[in-house]
Amino acid sequence: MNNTIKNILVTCAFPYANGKLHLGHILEQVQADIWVRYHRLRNRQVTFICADDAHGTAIFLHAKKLNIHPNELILVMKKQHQKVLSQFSISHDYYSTTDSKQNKKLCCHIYQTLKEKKLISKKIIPQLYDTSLQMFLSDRLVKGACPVCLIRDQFGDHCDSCGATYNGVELIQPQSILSNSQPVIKKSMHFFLELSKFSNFLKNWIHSGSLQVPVVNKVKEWLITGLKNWNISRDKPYFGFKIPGVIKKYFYVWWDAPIGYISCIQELSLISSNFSVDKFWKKDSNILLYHFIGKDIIYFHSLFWPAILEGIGYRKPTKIFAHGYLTINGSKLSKSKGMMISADHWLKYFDSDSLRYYFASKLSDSIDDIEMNLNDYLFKINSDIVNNIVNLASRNASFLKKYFSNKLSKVIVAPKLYQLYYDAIKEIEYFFENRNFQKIIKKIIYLSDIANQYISEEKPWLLIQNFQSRNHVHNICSMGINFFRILMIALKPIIPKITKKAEIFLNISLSWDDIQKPLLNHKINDFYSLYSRIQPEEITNFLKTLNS
Ligand code: NOT
Ligand code: ZN
Repeated sequence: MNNTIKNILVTCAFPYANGKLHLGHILEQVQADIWVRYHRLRNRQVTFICADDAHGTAIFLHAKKLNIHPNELILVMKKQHQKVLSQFSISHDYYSTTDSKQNKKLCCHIYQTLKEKKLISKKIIPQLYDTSLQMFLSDRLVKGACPVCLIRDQFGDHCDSCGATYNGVELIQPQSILSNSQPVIKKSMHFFLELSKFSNFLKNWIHSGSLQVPVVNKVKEWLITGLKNWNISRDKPYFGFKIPGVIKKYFYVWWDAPIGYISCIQELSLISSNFSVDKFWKKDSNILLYHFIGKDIIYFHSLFWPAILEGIGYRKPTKIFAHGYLTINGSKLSKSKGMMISADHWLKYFDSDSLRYYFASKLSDSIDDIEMNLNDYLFKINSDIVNNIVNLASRNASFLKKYFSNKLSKVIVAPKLYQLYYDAIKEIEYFFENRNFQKIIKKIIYLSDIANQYISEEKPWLLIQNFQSRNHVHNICSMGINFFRILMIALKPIIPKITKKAEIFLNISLSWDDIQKPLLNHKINDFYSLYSRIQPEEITNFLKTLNS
């Protein structure tokens, strides 16, 4: 990233307010948070926002099941989500909910603007209708096979498997999830964003460099099959904002979700003068805008969202970063499809930094799925964090404490090795920028191996027996601590809790700008346990809870 550009807006996809966050949500939040923390460490001004996605049939259905009003569910969920996200050290600057007053106003305003520009039209269309319950069946109220990829058990608006969006009437063998009956077709009036009018704009925009290559290819396929106008309305019963000027019609949840990105800034502008919608969203905004999303919602972000922004004359995303699904033993984690590990369940058994580290070791800029294997997790954490990185600190700290009153020496005795570290940091910077966290972890392990090898070859435990070599032992162990410090700086965005402990041990604040200045003649604190080994029984116990 160009170093003169310092102002960045980062978003994660808004989790639905219909249930607990699972590890798939955490994967995305961690990916974004590592990136955000890195940029903050490089002194860039970052605003990291997210919100609960409060509308749609999923929330409505879940509240019905709990026999509470959806508004109550939204309040409870937001609290729960924010709590667990902070337990995973996700450092949002602002967390909202899409049913906010500001979002309602903005959704209506954008709708009116686009209507005046003749970019929204109305049309009577066939819709699925449950005759036994006398109601329209939109989105999650109906299931059937996807008309595009034929995978069964898909909802009425969007296929989780191939990412296509469609009208419920196109589903193959639709079934009402409320009555299990087969719906009939009934006509209803709906509002459409005229996506076809944005065809030329979108054809150019997808090549603007904002999308990853496999995403461009996927979107190109959709453009070739032709852009259908997008239905932004839903019939009653629906839980969402009412469309102004008509009765019994609501905005589709995917209308107010992305507009929530703008509303967050508007809400922030009420709290701080650093924010204004114009500054962040007008066409000439010089703030970089990055959306982290799962690959299942590429359609919404690469077609609908830029079209809405273009329609109202706003800036477009700088980049959309899509990631793959999290799978465990090959199956996708998803609440609606069965397999699910909730984030709070994880925290009953393990800590947050180890998962952040494990995810980092798997993440890159690819949209391939990310397979999580708990034995692999145990091995990686014990071998990388405990045996390699923390060990580097503890083995040197013990000599420094016993013989040198915890004071580091005044010289660098292995300048070539220090230079090697410094050069590696330049590569690590590049990997951070490009979200290639996998390569960062590989590099860090390579570096910690080299440092541990250096200590092993110097053998301070033998040298210390000879009084004349004491000075050398001091220098070697101080070198080891300096290497540990650089590793901790590089890991600060990834494992914030462990590096916080390292700051106390090292008696410094870890700062990127200090990497080139070795820590000399500096008093550290007594070493204390920075991380404990994970025991195989802990994995076995955890796995038992998943099967029960
Ligand atoms: N709640 C949606 C989901 O798939 C994501 C909404 C993304 C939010 O879980 N913002 N937008 N656009
Ligand atoms: Zn499909």
